[in-house]
Amino acid sequence: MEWWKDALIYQIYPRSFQDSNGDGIGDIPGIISRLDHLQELGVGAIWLSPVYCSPNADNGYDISDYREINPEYGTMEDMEELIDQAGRRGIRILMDLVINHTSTEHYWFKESRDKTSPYADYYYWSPGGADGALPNNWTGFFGEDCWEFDPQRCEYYLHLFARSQADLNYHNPAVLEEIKDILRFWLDKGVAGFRCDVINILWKDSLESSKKRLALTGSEHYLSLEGTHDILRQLREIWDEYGAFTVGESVFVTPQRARDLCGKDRRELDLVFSFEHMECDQYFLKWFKRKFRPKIFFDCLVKWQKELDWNAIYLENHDQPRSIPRFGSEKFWKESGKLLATLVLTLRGTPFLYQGQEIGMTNFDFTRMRQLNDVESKNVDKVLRRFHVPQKLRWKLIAKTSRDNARTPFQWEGGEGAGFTSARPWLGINHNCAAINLADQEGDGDSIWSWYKDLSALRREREVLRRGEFVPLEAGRQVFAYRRELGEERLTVALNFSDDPAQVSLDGQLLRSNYRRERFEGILQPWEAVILE
Ligand code: TEU
Ligand code: CA
Repeated sequence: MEWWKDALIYQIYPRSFQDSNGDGIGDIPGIISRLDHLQELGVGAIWLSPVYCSPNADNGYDISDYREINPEYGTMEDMEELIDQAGRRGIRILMDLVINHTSTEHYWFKESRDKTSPYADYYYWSPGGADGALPNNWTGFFGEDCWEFDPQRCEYYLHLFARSQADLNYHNPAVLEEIKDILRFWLDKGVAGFRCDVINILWKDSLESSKKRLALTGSEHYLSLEGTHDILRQLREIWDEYGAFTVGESVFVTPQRARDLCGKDRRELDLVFSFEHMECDQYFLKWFKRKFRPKIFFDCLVKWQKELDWNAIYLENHDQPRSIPRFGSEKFWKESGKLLATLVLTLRGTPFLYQGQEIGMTNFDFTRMRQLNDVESKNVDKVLRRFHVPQKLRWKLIAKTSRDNARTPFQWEGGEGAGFTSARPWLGINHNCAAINLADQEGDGDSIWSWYKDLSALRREREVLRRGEFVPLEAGRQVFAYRRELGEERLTVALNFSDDPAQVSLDGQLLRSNYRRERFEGILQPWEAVILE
């Protein structure tokens, strides 16, 4: 029952995890060869970023066939083998379900170009204004227009993301039936559930222009609308048949909106990924960075801990820069890496780790636009160029925010290829792999990797860390402290988010410190994390 409340979930970005056949691209046999690593970490489930057929405009988030595996990643037999091999280790597989849009290479879309086809209404088509104007004034997530003209149909189609990601039209009931079949297909293969991509924007209530002219113009016509809840309740019927688990990526949600999606009584999703804590170092959109202030971050975490009974706890994924340079300190790389590990593994909720986080991987060290792959970065660069933003400034902005920061290949070993590949990798490997790699950390009991394993084990041993209540104690400018309580059991966590020491008045026996000290007397060293009993 609710296995996901006790599990640690690990996200794999297949392209960058492990190459097995020397083509520079991570693949499914590569994942299978690394299952022991996940087992050692105590992983209960893998969230697999998309492995379906895709022309890779957005690395798999543009699906051209939901029932086939991208040949770059292997075959359906490999996928079945992965489900089986993971299962033998007690590891479940969660697929990434991308159903807001498909690739324009999907045959539904190709058919849809023909107005007489049964697929004609699978997407949002519009002739646009008489004078050749776009159908409305909405803006897309990737910094470009969200309408593209199709010369064959002589109409525009809606795409909230990249040009080759066309939004599906759920006003047509046939679309939902297709999705239901796809769910059954994968659940029959033995997957345990889904991570649902941008799940709170499925339903567009109308294609009217927006009166708001802020960023994401038009979002009032698709953000968290009743139509989406309706779709989710229908999908839930299938999930319930299989006992499947679902976590939805929900953009721009408030706690209330999040409860509407994953409240127990709602029978929609089990969990949601919210973004507020990831937005506390920016103004509204990620392109407008501001200095990270720990206090804002703590207050946000406390708010979500209180507002939701159960949160998806994460600091990294394939869309976000790495957490150490962002919330921690590169100067105190090891200490802050362990401190962030402590945070993720001791808050109340289901912890999600992103590949490489367990060895403290940092952002890319690219110096030129040419080295990037991320479609979002490329689009934004184009837009900025249009506004005559100088190259240096464009690069500065993009380097800080690019999703490729988290997408460089996993650093298994030092040396060329980093144990990831014997070929030229699809995306550059960070040169710091000589200093940050799993092989070195495996032999080091004081490494970030050892700390993750240790805390993951502690979390499995101590029910209070999994099911206990969350009680905030301190959320200051430097220190975040809280207690977990279950019956008579009490554990206190104190984290110093600062290069300076900090004093706290907490009592209890020292259970863990990332400074490997014997006793704790109230002074936290820079980036020290302690757990007291
Ligand atoms: O992300 C949705 C989403 O909101 C992101 O586009 C976010 O705005 C951006 O990445 C912040 O940098 C999901 C997937 O996680 C992402 O990888 C896909 O590109 C996107 O949906 C489209 O499928
Ligand atoms: Ca490969």
